[in-house]
Amino acid sequence: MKVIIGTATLELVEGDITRQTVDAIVNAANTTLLGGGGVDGAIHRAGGPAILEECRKVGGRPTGEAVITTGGNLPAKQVIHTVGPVWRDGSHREPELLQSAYKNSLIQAERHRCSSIAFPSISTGAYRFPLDKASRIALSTIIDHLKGTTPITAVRFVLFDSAARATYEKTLHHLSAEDKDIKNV
Ligand code: AR6
Repeated sequence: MKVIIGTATLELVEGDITRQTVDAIVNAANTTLLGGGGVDGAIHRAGGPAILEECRKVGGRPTGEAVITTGGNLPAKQVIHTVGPVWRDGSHREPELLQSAYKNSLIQAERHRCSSIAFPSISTGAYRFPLDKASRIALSTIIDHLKGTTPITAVRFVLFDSAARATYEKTLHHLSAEDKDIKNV
């Protein structure tokens, strides 16, 4: 599924984030930035040691923030490491922190002249954020950002399985039905 917002495209695909040829892919990291499982493990395995070396120099980052490194051996030029919140019960600022993780990733992309960016579904694996709620926050944060002035021309969500893709598609259908600035293509 693909839509247009302003001068940018927003696309949902099923696949592996490490295989994306874009200016930057986003990593669902943890506060140490020293690697882990899921997307994080896959990115460090495929990208090689140069990424971890830069992460070590940066040190850790609090939840909701983002930092950029080389893409190492990945097809993507750079990796934006962000830290999503661990879901507890929804009353520990989880929605706000997830929104910050997306927003700060977009800001990093802009600062480093990335015009194409690919996101995984942050916090919905090991961090157990409910997929439906997470998809609403993820998509509406990106749509709001693309309505402003931005050099970003392409945003791709890379969903790892068909259930995640179906959830994101349903949410995007709902959002586009009530927003004339989202154009279906
Ligand atoms: N490409 C795209 N999506 C993927 C891939 C992949 N290669 N692999 C997994 N997913 P997670 P989190 C999906 O657990 O919840 C790490 O240990 C996965 O199915 O990677 O933010 C970090 O170091 C799920 O829908 O990230 C942190 O400690 C989504 O990506 C912690 O996990 C996110 O799952 C972060 O947890």
